[in-house]
Amino acid sequence: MIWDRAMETMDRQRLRRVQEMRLRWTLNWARERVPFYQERIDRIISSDDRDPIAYLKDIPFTTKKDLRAQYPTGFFAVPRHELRRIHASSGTGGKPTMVGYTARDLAMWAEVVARSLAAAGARPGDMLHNAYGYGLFTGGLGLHAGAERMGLTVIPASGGGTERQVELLCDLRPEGLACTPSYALNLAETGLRLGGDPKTWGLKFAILGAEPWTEAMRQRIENALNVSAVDIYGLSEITGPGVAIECDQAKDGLHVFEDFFYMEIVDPKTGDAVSPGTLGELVLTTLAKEAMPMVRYRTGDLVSLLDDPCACGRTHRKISRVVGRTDDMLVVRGVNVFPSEIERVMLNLSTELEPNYQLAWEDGPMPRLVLEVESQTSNGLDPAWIARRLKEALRVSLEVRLLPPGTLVRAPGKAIRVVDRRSTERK
Ligand code: DLL
Repeated sequence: MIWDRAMETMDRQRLRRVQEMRLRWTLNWARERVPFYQERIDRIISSDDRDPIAYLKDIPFTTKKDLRAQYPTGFFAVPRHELRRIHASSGTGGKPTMVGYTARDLAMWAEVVARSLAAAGARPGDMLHNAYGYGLFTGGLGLHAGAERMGLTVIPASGGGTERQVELLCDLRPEGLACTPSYALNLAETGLRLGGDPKTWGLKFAILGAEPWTEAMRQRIENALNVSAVDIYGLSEITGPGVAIECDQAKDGLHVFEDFFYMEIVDPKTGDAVSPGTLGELVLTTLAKEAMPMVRYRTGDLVSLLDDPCACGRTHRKISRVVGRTDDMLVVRGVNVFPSEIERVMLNLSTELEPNYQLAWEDGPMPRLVLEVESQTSNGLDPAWIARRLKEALRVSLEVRLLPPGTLVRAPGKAIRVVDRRSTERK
């Protein structure tokens, strides 16, 4: 089902005109109301009749550091009484980033989440178990509002209390599940441990995101829960979940809602645009945000542009899954690797290996990265063999440690994939 057929299947020339109009509005709005943007945009805009898409690339990027410097509300473009909601990013280290929404911003956000739910396979009248955290995190309330807009019944389960959640899933038999991919596995695992069969819960669709995950992980989740799972992407600074979504027809890349978000993909080092198919950093400009317009925001997320038409009929272009964040890249003895790449190779090696894993920096004569992964049968698999295969595929030298199922801590929200156990002087 396509929620807003007129917008989502719009001919690309018309879509560009919509973007042009909305970008012009955003740039004027931002320069008039946000001191940070005033000079940056004034320097570029000389008259209103130039094509704003053409000169956008001359405006400097906005970074997380800029947002931190303006903490808490320096980027807000409306007076306090016009705000209807505040959320905060789940950023690691330092202060979080505060983000604000007007009533219109909340309506736009609900709209993109409704579109996302439709793309995931939801239908009005379905029931959605929403296990994204409610609170300052945008996942819970974001999915909630979009689901209500679509006419779904929402179970606001939030994060944690996993046994209780399993009970709710068994008793209410919702069609849909919304949570992080790692939490979907946790639910399945807990269901089995409690003696049930998660395949019979009656789930039809799952809308999973907020952390990197792989195709191999999708297979595991779809099998464990007998469900169709799609990837949802978003970030607080731009709105929250619903910036991009995979469609259940193709399950091959995420459509960015380009009538609300203008995307660029750039080389993280030079800032220049990269060509389709090349991995680069996603840069987003909001096209209809009132409370906190963002111009050329560097997301830190690495994706590539998939420029082919999609079987679902949507004309909005697609990005690949997020491989990782520029700041989450691991450098192991000079080799760069993302946790999601290790996940992809590792899960394809053996079904004995569970998608529960962690990468730990440990003390040693050289920087040592240990892959700890749960395995069904610890005597069957040879950790050295796994390490060799990872080295062949990714050139990365890791030590592998197999753990019994259930050993690693399960996070209620975003999984923590990398930990540092080195003594402080070695960090
Ligand atoms: O995680 C919003 C969200 C909620 C998205 C629920 C999807 C579902 P933040 O807490 O601000 O917002 O974190 C944003 O999470 O820059 C990415 O690095 C990462 N991220 C979000 N979605 C995905 C995804 C929410 N589908 C940061 N795949 C982003 C990989 C993702 N990473």
